[in-house]
Amino acid sequence: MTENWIDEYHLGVRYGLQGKVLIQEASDVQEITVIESVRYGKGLLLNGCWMTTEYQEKQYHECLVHPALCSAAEIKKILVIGGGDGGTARECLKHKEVQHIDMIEIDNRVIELSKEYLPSIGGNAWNDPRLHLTIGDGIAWAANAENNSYDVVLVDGSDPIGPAEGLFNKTFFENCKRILKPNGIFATQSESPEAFQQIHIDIVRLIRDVFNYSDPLYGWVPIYPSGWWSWTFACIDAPRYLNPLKKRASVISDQCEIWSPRWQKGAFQAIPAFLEREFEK
Ligand code: SPD
Repeated sequence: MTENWIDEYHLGVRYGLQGKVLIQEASDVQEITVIESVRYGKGLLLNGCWMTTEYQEKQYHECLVHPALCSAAEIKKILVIGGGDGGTARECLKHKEVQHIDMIEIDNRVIELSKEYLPSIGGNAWNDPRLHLTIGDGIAWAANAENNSYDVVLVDGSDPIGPAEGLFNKTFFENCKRILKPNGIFATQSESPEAFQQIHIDIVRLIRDVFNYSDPLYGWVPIYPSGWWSWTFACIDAPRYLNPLKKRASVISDQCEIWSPRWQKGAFQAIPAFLEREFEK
């Protein structure tokens, strides 16, 4: 096989893997690339930006899902917006209390290619009867869903340029709050505090404007720009995401590579000084 470099270009820096391109196509929504890399297995890029790879997807999916699902009052009904590779749904379905997931993915080709080339990421989620998949617009879904209808709302979108742009504005966050139960948890990926610094700061500020309680959590996804990543959590009645519930955590901990109750508590505290100052302004 001819091995080349597959790179995401961002602000004069390349974030790349050695490997080969398996699929490159334009869907109705975006350009999709599936690769096979030397170091991290197969991977997916959308519009030239890294979304996931087989051997470092847990750093992303566990950090988006378990701080919310281990801490919300109930987790019977979950909304996942985006998440077409299946990793977010897979992590949600580890929780036996989850009865119903609505997953709204805008691009059917992302799902088809993920099932074919990245089957370990979705795992059994695709065959689990609790997963209800809709191909459509998550922004419209959030705008039309009933008040107080979800225990947890998770946004697993791509970067705020192109099709995912509308997942980062105030109207969308207001709808997410409206459709969330008062004791539920909202969470979204919120970009890199280094490579997308101002965008990250703006996202956190906007979510804090809308919800009563909100905090960013910092972790790492090595192939994403700068490797340093964030997810932002929000609540209506109390900052529930700060306190993982022992009963749920004890079931999930052994199945996780990164997430643990200790990691969750520590990661919310590990906020760099310059960001804390920004959020206090
Ligand atoms: N720049 C990367 C943004 C990542 C967003 N979602 C990744 C999809 C993983 N399910």
